[in-house]
Amino acid sequence: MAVTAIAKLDAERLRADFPYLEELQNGVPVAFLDSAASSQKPRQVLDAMTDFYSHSYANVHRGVYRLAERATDAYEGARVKVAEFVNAPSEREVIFTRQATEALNLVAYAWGLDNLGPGDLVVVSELEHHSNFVPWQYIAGRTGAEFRTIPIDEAGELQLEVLAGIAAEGQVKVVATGLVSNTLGTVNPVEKLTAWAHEQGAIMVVDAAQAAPHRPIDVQALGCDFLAISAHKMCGPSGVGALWGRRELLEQMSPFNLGGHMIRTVTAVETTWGQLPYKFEAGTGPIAEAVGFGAAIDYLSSIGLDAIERHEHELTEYALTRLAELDWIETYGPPVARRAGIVSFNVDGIHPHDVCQILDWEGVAIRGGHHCTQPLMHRLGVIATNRASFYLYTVPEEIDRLVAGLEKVKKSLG
Ligand code: C6P
Repeated sequence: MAVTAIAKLDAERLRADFPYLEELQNGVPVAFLDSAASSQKPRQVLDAMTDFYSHSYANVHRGVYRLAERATDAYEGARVKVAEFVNAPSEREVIFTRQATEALNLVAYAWGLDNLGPGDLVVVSELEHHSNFVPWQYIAGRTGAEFRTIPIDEAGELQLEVLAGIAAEGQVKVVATGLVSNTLGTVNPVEKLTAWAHEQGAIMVVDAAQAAPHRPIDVQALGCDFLAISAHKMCGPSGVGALWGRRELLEQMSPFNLGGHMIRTVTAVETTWGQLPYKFEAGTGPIAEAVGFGAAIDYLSSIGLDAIERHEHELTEYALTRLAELDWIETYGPPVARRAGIVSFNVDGIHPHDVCQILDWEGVAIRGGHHCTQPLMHRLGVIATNRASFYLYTVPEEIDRLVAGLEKVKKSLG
């Protein structure tokens, strides 16, 4: 069998695409290690949006004049790019949303309210971001279904041996997990969970907000039923994300938001819904943002998701090695082989907000807090962690600056 070598990514060269990375703070560029919260934006995306706003902007799907047709083509072209990016069978299964959070709420409301009831189980994981936890907890409560979590082990990996016990408690109807944990970087075994969900007759909902920027996504290979992503973590603009859903399910579902654009006919007696994907896209969509999303996908694809994943893997390995040299630091999460470019840690006796504040003075930007994963914080027995996260433009010297900054933290507050 032919072995295809994964091209190595040249982060130093790519950094030149990102205007922010050229800016100086106290004479040096900021070591931006918070890409899991949101990524920086390359010129290619910024230029595509400026060009669209300058020359092709109008509302979409409404006007019959040329400008509106150009805008509509650009918007729908972006949908095709998203569909190809996740290997969707059809672009009609791609719904533009405001972000992953809205995509997950769409499924929880539009599928959950009509399909869940007493005796049913909704299963999420203990690792979940609140965006894939709270909507399901809420809709389970509204419908009388039970809500269960898959626990994690000491390394932060899902304990799949509990699944049989969960299945014995009721009819599992929904399994919703992230592909990559935003706090620990754990890569979850989504194919296995999907197989189990389908054996139970449940739908599988995948939160890929933290995976799609960093590794290839293939909804057909995953076998899932819904998958949510956010452009702003993928070098794209904020304000747009996407939900991919299996066509049969989307066809059966009621709309989520109601109003303009999502209808077929409206009378005082009755309203009927438009075809997919418009049934789920009420009101004026994120037009220029979608165009920027498409440009971000072109940008990531030109680099190669395999190369991005490999680059981040090397950085993560390096970061874990460097942090292991500091015996006053506790790191969380699985071995590097099963984690993405995210490292959560705590400094002995020093609150993450203080750590982050001092690191900021040193020109190192990381996130400190609960990372919208309070159930996970509870499981780890901490109120917060520090989190460094990497992307295609991260270089090892930035990790060295993080370590040097942490030594200063320890000296001044330890
Ligand atoms: N995580 C972080 O710093 P939105 O806000 O909808 O684009 O993304 C929500 C979301 C959903 N799932 C996962 C796994 C996520 O990581 C996020 C966003 C950011 O970790 C902001 S809290």
